[in-house]
Amino acid sequence: DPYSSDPERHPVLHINNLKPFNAEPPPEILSDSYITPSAFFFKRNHLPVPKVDPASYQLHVEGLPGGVLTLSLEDLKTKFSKHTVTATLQCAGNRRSEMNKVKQVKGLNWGIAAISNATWSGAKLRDVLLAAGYGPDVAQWACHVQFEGLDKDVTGTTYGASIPLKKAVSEEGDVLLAYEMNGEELPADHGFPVRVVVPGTVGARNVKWLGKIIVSAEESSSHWQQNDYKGFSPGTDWDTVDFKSAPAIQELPIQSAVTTPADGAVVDRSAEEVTVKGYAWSGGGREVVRVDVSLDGGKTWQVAQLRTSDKGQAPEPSPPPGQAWAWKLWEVTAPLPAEAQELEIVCKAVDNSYNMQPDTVPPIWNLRGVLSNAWHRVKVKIRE
Ligand code: MTE
Ligand code: MO
Repeated sequence: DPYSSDPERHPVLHINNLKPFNAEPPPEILSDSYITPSAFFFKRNHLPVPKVDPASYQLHVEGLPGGVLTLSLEDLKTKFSKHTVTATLQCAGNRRSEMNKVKQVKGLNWGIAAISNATWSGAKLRDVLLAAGYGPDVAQWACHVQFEGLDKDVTGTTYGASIPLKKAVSEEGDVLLAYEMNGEELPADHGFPVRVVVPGTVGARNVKWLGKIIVSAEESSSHWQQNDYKGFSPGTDWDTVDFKSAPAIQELPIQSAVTTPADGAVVDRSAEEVTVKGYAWSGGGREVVRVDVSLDGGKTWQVAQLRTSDKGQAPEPSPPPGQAWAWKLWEVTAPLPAEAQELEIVCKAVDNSYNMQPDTVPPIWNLRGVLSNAWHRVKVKIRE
């Protein structure tokens, strides 16, 4: 069993698939803390977790005029300055189950918690590329930076993905070769000893157990870059789909969801009010500026309170424009409407480009069930 050396996981996680291991936390855990504890951070593995010996670990950097640069874990920690970034990671398939309800899609049936927020520390990819010989002449021919994981399928094929070179070398891109998560060494499930963290970019490009970096004219040729993680029209089916016709997902669209109360929950009339909590985030470093919440299915709305830290702690300073990598948690407390026997709670977020979420799923439905970001709706019963 290639999965026999997979690490232990927290029993509270909802398992979507055991081998390879894919799991998300109960949604209410997400809004309990601004920084998601690593044990609860969603886990998305395509392959067995590789066992990597940190003492003999090597990272190869290829494609630059300086030739191949090989770095040990020690090199990465000592030869480059250490940067810390708080960044939210979201799988392209987050909230896929809502698309599945409209019409069947192919993929793991994620709920609303294939998203989490952590602080990541490591070397800047930009600094490592500069040390390996990156310069203005390289930008003449190179367009992409490819990453290869050390996790392999039975044929020896590794997980791989790429990002635009521009993002990789930009000072403001904040792409990290991270060796710490939440102040501790990376857990095995999250890429020990080194993973790429590409803030603002879909989870799939944040390659774990990083073995190789290749600067190139082409995108990664991996299955996950070419024939997966792309969006299509609701009218495209498996007979007509042409994966070459659509760009690989990089930045993700505006997103929000209600983490509590849960769909189907019951609140007592005697409580007199209800507190609704959730998360909101947008890709590409765009900042969430507002979250609207409705208790009546979208007829009337109120503006939620946003927060960027745990309760009792000072809020994180506002990020520079274009570098809002971390989510905002939000909350609304409202009186229970006198007449209603049921609430239809709805949330929708707005980012600083005034991008908003679509109100329903059918117009954004796609055969792979990615980019699922319609208004999130939760029904709650009031017990008299
Ligand atoms: N990197 C490797 N090497 N192997 C993988 O299977 N999965 C990707 C990405 N990086 C993956 C990977 C996907 S699709 C996602 S959503 C994120 O890792 C999940 O990161 P996490 O498990 O730390 O939450
Ligand atoms: Mo993913």
